[in-house]
Amino acid sequence: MTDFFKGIPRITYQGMESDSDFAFRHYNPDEVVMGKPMKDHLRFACAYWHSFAWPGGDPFGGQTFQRPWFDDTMAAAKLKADVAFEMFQILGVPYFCFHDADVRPEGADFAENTRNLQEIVDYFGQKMDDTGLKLLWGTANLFSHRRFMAGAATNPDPDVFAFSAATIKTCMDATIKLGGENYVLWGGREGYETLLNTDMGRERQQAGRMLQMVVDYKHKTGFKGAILIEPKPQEPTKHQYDYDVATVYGFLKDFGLENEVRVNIEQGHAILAGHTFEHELALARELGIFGSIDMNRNDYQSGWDTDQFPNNVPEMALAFYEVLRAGGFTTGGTNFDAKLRRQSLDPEDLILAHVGGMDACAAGLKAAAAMLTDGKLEAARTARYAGWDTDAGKSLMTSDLAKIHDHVVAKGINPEPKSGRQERLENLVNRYL
Ligand code: XUL
Ligand code: CO
Repeated sequence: MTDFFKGIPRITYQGMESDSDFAFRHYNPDEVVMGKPMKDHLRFACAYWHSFAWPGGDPFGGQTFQRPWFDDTMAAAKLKADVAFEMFQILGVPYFCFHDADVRPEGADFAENTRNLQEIVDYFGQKMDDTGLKLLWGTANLFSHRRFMAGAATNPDPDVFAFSAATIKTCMDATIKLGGENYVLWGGREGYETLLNTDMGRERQQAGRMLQMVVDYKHKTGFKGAILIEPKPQEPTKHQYDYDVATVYGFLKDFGLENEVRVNIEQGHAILAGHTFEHELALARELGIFGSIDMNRNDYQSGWDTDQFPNNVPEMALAFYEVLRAGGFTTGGTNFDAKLRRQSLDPEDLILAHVGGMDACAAGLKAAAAMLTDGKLEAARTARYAGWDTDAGKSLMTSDLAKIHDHVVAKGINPEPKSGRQERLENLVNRYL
């Protein structure tokens, strides 16, 4: 045991009457919601990078956090792992997620990176056996080191492409070894700053080929988890190739991967793309590529990716409504891709941030389940499209313009606009919150 979280109790469900900060008011892991325990609906995961690797910097100042493991050595990496697993247990989350660079010291070269990663993977393996913690997903950080400044797969230098491919292999191996349930690719620098120096067509081909190789490796190794792409429209590069769910789907189709790769959708990224989170979730469901979520909250004014812990229950309710309509998670889960504010220095801030985030998700899930079970929203939706279920409506989909023309003339079709009833539906949703 380290003493980092000294004095902080294991968080338990205490209900609304509890007066403690260190308690769940909504997240009751074994409570059954729509036939399934809450913990199996939500499948919470902690993100290693924000909680244990981020130093608290912003564009105007560097590190504010002074963690005892902030040192690029293997001993520090192990201390970080000790503290991380203590946090996972305090919170009672079933999963965690990591990038290679979050967990191992940076080596002088590829071989040292790999050795460092393998050593820490073994250390994780032992801890996972001891605690029952599981890996939701692993990923490679192909965006922080300066070698990736012009992209990883999309780099103009083929050596960077090769270094990236080799790194992905080692990170997929680590994920497989730890029984990870997904492997994620976020194209951190897969985009461009200026067209003046960019061959966009070539870069798209490179990204597509890299993804095909990832899928090939998945099949070669027999990895049963899902390969997930995480869309994001901007930041760090001005133009990202994986802008949003629709863009990613087009890309997957182009490279024949639409049945091989799904999406990890992040709330803040959806906002940056000018969408709501639920739009992205619903579209992924309709396209058959819904995979997992990165849960956070974006600032609606700043225009950049603030990665705050979620606390907006109405937003969570609409998000989990779409997750439930998708049939829930299969390999995916709810990963807190969220970081503290840089003034939140205390170890307990880290715990309370997760407690609040987990509770907001649980409250949202319960509201979403009630909305779905009551069925009023779905009944209104069904009624709105009822005409399409009639024979006349169905036949339109297999007809042609000339036949439809004759039909309109013969029947004297003259559509009467109907209310979309938006305010009524918004009022209805508020009744569940
Ligand atoms: C960046 C982001 C990443 C991915 C994993 O905005 O969300 O942390 O989740 O690389
Ligand atoms: Co993310």
